[in-house]
Amino acid sequence: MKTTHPDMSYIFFTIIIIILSTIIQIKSEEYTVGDDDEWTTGVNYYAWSQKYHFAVGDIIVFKYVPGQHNTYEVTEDTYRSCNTSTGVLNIYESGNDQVSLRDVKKYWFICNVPGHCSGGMRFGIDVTKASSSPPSPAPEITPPPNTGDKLAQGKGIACALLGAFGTYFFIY
Ligand SMILES: [Cu+2]
Repeated sequence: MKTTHPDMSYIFFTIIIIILSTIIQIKSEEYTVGDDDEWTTGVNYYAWSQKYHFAVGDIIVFKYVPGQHNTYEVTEDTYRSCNTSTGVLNIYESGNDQVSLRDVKKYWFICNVPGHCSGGMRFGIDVTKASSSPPSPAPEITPPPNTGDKLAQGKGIACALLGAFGTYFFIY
């Protein structure tokens, strides 16, 4: 028979979405801090930090006019106090600071220009583990029993199509 049981198709559909989101998570992403606002005063970086899911391998980029700001990776205590006499882990000052998120941990960033940290140029991000499974589709969760080799080859395309449809479906 051609049509699958509605429950099965729903399960398959859900699995596809999970696989796709896993693949998306594996791909390392680059984020500009503050998006179009970049790294400056008067921006809500807490809101920015909540917009994305950060995983190991991702890169965040601080863009600003060199000298006007800087990027200090600090401890949580220093993030809270804005006192950089202690708790400074890394300093970037290039104006195009690319920070690789290499560890599963909470990262804290501030600007150390006087007044900027307490004025809001600070945020923390939770960096989670990148999915350890390889990006190839997992064959053991293919539900239709008659799946041929040709179908398996087309699975990537099917994934993409279903994923696109899934995203559409998910939004509405
Ligand atoms: Cu600043």
